[in-house]
Amino acid sequence: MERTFVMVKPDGVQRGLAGQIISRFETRGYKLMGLKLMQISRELAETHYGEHKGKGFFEPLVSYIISGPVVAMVLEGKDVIQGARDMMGATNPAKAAPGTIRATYGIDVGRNIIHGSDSAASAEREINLFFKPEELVSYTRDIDRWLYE
Ligand code: DAT
Ligand code: MG
Repeated sequence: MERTFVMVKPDGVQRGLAGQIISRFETRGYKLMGLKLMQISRELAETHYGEHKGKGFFEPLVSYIISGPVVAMVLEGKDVIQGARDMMGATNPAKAAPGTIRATYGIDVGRNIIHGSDSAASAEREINLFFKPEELVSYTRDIDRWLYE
């Protein structure tokens, strides 16, 4: 089973969308392993988005991501890294496919509601950046036999 890091960004929290967004992942069948509301520090934001340092949108991106609390989560499931990315849609909500989270809830790229890890390496890095090992809970779910064949 794969794990990924997903985060409802400050716009999603301020707009009261966190529950609906978590619900989409739960409804699909992905399992919550970790979940918390947190205020990201500038240092953590700059580390998290380190790959974008030097780009024109880096400063606005960091300011946006620390502008209010986020809801951070770790999801587990079969192929969850790509599956969660597909549910989020394209980076720019204006270009995201109808029905995706970004297209359903957003308009501008700088207010795109949600983050999700883009690879196995990113997922491991981001889970470790945002969660301590003891904040992740392993448990079995009886419904899993109705979800997976
Ligand atoms: P994603 O969040 O889809 O993985 P990314 O990692 O390329 O996209 O970029 C991280 C965030 O930076 C993205 O969610 C929104 C912002 N961003 C990316 N490209 C941008 C651009 N061309 N203009 C403004 N903001 C951008
Ligand atoms: Mg990315």
